Amino acid sequence: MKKPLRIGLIGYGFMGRTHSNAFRKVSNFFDLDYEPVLQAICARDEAKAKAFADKWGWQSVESDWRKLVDRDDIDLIDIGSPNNTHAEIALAAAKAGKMILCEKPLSMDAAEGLKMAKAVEKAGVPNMVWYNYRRVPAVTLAKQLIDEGRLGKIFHYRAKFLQDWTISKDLPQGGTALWRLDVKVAGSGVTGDLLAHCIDTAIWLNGGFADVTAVTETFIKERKHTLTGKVEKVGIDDACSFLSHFKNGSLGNFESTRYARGHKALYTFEINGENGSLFWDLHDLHRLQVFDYKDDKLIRGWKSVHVTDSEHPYMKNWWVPGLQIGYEHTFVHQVADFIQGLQDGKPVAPTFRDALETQYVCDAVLKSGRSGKWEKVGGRKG
Ligand code: SOE
Repeated sequence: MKKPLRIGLIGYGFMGRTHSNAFRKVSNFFDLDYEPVLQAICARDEAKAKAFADKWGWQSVESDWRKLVDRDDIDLIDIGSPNNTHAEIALAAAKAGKMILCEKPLSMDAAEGLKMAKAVEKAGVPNMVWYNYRRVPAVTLAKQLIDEGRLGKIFHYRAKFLQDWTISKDLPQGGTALWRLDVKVAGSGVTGDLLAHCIDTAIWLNGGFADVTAVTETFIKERKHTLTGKVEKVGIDDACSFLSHFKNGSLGNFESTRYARGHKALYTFEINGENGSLFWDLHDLHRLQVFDYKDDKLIRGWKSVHVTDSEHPYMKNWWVPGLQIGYEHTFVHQVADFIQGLQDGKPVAPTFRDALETQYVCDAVLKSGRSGKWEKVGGRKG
């Protein structure tokens, strides 16, 4: 008999769907001691929450997250609501002794994130942030190759996350689908939304950041606000490019924009080391491009590894070798790892404390965008 893991999810947007799907599927593909139970979905609009519950199989509905947190029949609070709600919910959930999963970015800024990390540590509750791209099998394989020392000393880490969905000046800011454009709700623009992914992966693969220098731009200065109906100043960064020094001496080069016409979600990274290089592209997510300088000189070249074999990370749990998986599966992997962590009594990365490191980098990037100077990155020493 599996043990129930009774989940209360807050938010039914895009992330509410990815998380619900992961909770539903994980037991079909991973042998675990716990079974996620879709106990309650919570959102302010009760009718919409009810419709979402019917569609995804949530057993009950709440319209006030405080009631959800107070319920004795909930073991885990999953925060899938907009960024400005994360801290208050997480602090209350930690106090109530609930396990917590939180959508990325952890918080509006590092000061808020630090409070959240301290709260879960004080309460001793398992916690994790949904930086899902770590669990694309090709990205996890990159981590494995780097940890085995195959690249040798790392010189360069380069990443981009390009989109094009906010180019129209007629697009309003704020409200249900457009809160990512409202700085009061999102905290920042592409830095917290997209570069946060690149930074999380980079810290995981290449270690911490020492300092950064950034340029940020807001191309459309004013937009109508969906909730007030008024034209208001836009406070988010529409685009951000930054350079960095990593603590291991390598150089970082990062770019993100929502104004790269033709690109919908082009997340790519390339890492160059003394013995080899790796390249990965979200639009071709099941492949890892590998260059190994130790290969025979006559046939040395970039290899495109189709990361679908049973030896590859996570793949033995899915279909037969050669058949690929996609975006949604990264969330399933994250739930599987979290549950494995519960069984082993071990924290599963990225914990709130790990995700706080990304907040420190984002804060330094945004500060540098304003100051025009190199800014040191706070957080963990070493
Ligand atoms: C923004 O469009 C967004 O949905 C991000 O919020 C997600 O984190 C990213 O994975 C895809 O793009």
